[in-house]
Amino acid sequence: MALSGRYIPSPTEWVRDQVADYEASGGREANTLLDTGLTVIVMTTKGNKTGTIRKSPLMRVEFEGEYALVASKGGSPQHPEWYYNLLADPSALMIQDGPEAKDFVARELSGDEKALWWDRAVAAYPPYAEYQEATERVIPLLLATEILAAG
Ligand code: F42
Repeated sequence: MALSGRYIPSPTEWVRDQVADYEASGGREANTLLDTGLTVIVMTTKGNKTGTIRKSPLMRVEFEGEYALVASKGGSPQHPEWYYNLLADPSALMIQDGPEAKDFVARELSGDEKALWWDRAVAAYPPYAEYQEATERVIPLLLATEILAAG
């Protein structure tokens, strides 16, 4: 279900600017992390406390149409707040990877499945490995699978 409601931009200026520029250009601009040349996606979740719409760019880790959502937050000791939004409502999720946002559902991975996707994530964005080294926190990895409209 397409998420709708009051959008509250990130309090982090470079993040909210990246979302605005990405969406305004249909993903043709602001689609990499700063000057790394590594591609980002824009994830939309629903605030689990406020019910508002939240948008968070993430590194693009995609395989056969599924995406890893890596709750790294730069290796900070705390999980990103969007992680709690997805725990509360895994299907209140949209991912924009190009011109349009699509509906996805997320589930947190563990064990071998997480290890496989963690390797894919580090291959796409090597700093993830450094972030995990930098914190006692086990960085969660969620897998987003597209919800296809009933035929
Ligand atoms: N963050 C990652 O974790 N992984 C990435 O791969 C990643 C890549 C990336 C690339 C480009 C870019 O511009 C940013 C990138 N980020 C990446 C940063 C990411 O977009 C987020 O900014 C970051 O992960 C932090 O997420 P956050 O949800 O903790 O953001 C905070 C700053 C925030 O927006 N806080 C809001 C506020 O007003 O303080 C509230 C957000 C929220 O969802 N509130 C919920 C609500 O109900 O409204 C309650 C949440 C709760 O705590 O229960």
